[in-house]
Amino acid sequence: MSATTTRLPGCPGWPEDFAARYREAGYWRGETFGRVLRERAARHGDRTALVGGTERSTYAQLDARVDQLAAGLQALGLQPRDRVVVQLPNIPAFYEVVFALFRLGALPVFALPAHRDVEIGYFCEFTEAAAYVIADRHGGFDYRALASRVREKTPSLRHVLVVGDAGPFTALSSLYASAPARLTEPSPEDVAFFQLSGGSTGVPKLIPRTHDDYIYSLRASAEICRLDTSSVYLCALPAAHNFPMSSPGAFGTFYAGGTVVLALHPSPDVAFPLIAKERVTLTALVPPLAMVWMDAAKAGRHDLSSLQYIQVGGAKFSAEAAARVRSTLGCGVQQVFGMAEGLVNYTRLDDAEALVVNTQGRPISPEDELRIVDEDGNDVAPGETGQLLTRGPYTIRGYYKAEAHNARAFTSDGFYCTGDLVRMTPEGYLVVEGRAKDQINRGGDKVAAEEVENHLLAHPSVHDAAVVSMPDAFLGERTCAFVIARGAPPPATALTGFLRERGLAAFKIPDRVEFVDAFPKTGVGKVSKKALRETLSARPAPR
Ligand code: AMP
Ligand code: DBH
Repeated sequence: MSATTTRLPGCPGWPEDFAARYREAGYWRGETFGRVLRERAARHGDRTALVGGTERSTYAQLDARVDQLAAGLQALGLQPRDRVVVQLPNIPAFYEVVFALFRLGALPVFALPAHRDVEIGYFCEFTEAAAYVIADRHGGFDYRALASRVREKTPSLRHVLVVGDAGPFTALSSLYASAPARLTEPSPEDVAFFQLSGGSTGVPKLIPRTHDDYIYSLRASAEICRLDTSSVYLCALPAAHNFPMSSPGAFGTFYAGGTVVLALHPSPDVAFPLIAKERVTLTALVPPLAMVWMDAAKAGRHDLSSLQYIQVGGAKFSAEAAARVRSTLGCGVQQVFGMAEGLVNYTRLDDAEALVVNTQGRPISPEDELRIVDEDGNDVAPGETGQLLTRGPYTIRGYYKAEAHNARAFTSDGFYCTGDLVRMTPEGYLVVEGRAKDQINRGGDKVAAEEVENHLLAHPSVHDAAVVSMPDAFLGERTCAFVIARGAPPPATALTGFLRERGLAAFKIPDRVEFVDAFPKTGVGKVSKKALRETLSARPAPR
């Protein structure tokens, strides 16, 4: 078995000695997603796998639907390794589509429902996607119109598959074929799909994850989170996001034979009745949502007593908020510090309160190698803060087709430079102290400053732009664009409208725009984002 010979071009893999070690240690077990589902259907056929809207399916039913869809997709001409951009809300079809693609060996690219022309156009073009899967409408947005625009610009895109009213495209429901497909199984060491990075560069980066590495991370996560067949996981965050997908998320729940319940929206008015009705035991939230849930629970209108604990991650959860979870929601809390590139840290369910409240947890695996380094790349003294570097059995060795960027984002010996500033407690737990990357974490939604700056620079009235974070009581951070205008400054809304018009996802549109004559500079003459952030506290926010 060679991990390198069969790899998709443009996807750096693990060196053979590391791969051998991960297999020997029993981390990479040669499982594939398609077979995992088959095996669960054999073992837990009558158990409920998936609940979404009015649909409920058992493992046997889900497995059969996935087979039918795989056959239909194959009949359509989809081939192993074809890239397929999947942009679906939290509906059962999401898992049917991705497991069908897994069985075919075609590779989902996990877009978020919030993505628009800029992001979807890029994913389709960059991956030379053969197909794009959408829902007709969701959250007041017509994805078919987006698909029409993207298809015009992307010659590789042969199929647009639609859940619901397909309009000019192909209805997904028409593809559940009765004749079985003749499938050649993908190899466990093959790339299974692409996750997205929040990134810090001009364009989003694609993260190739293999069956072996991803299944290890979610199997180990399911163990840490004590999932079993009685677990009921509520997927309230977007299903495509790495956290609710694999930490342990929906995939970890399927692995354990539990039930995944889908919430179309994460707000308490949607989620709380589902928790009461389905007796949900566990869910994953970003910090702003956890705050909203804690407030809403005070009304006491819904029975949340089935909840054993909630997981909070994606952005830093304050100790004060973490300490209030039990008194408000009546359940425990687990902090999760993870990344789609790999490494995930959890506080453990039997940890002392002080660790659970004050830290972001410790790694999944004994083979997760962590270094905390200063600006020169030297290890800091124990307990000191520095940038976190990591390498391990489920952390990628490089982004897809990004050689130049990989040379900066990974050390020569394969450590991923997370851009997170952390310190390690004497117990070996991480505390996230800040960020060294040029990114804004808007309540868990990551915004790469450079990407937004590039779009601003395309406006004729913009001479230069610098996007920075500003503190926010609800989201933790919001974005502020400092702009040097060419001539008279346009109204701020002209710029934000321009970005929206270009089709940038709404969470990347600057929350505030400030015009300045010049940018403060650092000693070496770079724009000082630190100084820009500091000027914000002196400027009253415009209303
Ligand atoms: P991504 O690489 O886009 O998947 O985003 C992962 C990043 O989210 C991490 O590198 C951190 O910057 C941030 N993050 C995730 N979880 C936490 C957490 N619990 N506390 C602080 N930051 C977090
Ligand atoms: O923010 C993240 O990307 C994240 C957070 C928690 C993640 O990818 C994960 C857990 O797996």
